[in-house]
Amino acid sequence: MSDAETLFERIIAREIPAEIVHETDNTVAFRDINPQARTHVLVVPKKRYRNVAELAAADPALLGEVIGTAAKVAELEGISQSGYRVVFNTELDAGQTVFHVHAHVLGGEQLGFFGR
Ligand code: IU
Repeated sequence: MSDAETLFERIIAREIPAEIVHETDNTVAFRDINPQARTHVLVVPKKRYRNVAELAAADPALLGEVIGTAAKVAELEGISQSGYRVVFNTELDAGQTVFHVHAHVLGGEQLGFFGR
C-alpha cells in the first residue's frame, strides 16, 4: 500500500492510547477523541485500506465484519434500540481526514440532519 501510515495503525498496535470498547480478530472499535454525539465510536479494520470503496472492492467480507462490529458496539453502548448512525466519510468533500477506513458509530441522542 503506497499511502502514508496513519495514527490508527498505532492505536491498533496499542502504541498510542485510545479507549477501546470492542475488538474482534479483524477489527477494533475505540472512542473518537472529538465526539460529535453522546456516543461516538470508530470501527476500523486492522488491515488498512484507504477508504470504504477500496475496502469494499478488495475484501467485502471484511467490510461486512466492520458493519457487524458497528452493530455490536451499538448493543454494547445501549443504543441499538434507540437508534444510531453509521457513517463512512469518503475523501475530501466528505471531510475524511484519516486515510485508514473507519466507520463512525453515532448515537445516544437525537441526531441532526446532515448534508451541507
Ligand atoms: P474522518 O471521517 O476521517 O473525518 O474522521 C476521523 C476521526 O478520527 C475524527 O472524528 C477524529 O476526531 C478521530 N480521531 C480520533 O479519534 N483519534 C485520533 O487519534 C485521530 C482522529 I488523528
